[in-house]
Amino acid sequence: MVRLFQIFVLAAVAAFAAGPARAQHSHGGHSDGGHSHGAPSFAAGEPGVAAKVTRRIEVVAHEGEGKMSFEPNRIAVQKGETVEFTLRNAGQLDHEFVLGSAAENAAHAAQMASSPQMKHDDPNAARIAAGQSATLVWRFSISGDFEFACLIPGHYEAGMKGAAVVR
Ligand SMILES: [Cu+2]
Repeated sequence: MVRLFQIFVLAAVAAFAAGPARAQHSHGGHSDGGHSHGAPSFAAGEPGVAAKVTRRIEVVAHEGEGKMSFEPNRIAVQKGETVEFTLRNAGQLDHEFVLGSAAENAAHAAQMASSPQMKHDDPNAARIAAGQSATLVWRFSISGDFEFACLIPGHYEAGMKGAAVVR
């Protein structure tokens, strides 16, 4: 009886935790069943146009011995710059590169943990298959401290994040 009660409480807590994360999710332009609340907006700027690229930055995803990381794990850009990221996956597992605020990424990581099949087709994210490369063009139109992260369950927690500082 006590055990049953504990399970009930856990389920209620889990349902509560999933609620706000889901709401924030559809707001970010996610495909989570087709609801949309107007044009997606992004914390870290806006999707970039290839013709306006002013800078190229290579970011490599690494893994091994229980640690996962991006190299470099900090980038500094000028407000207004359009960056073409070349994302290279040097590991044996698939990885992602998601640009956002630290709060968005943390909420998003929690959501991914409860629905691992979630697909990212957002312009602020790219998925990079093991051994492959991908590109992402982004205009840093807002100054602030942002984060790039891999939100595949377990990866964020294993250290797969970096700082994007826009001034
Ligand atoms: Cu990863």
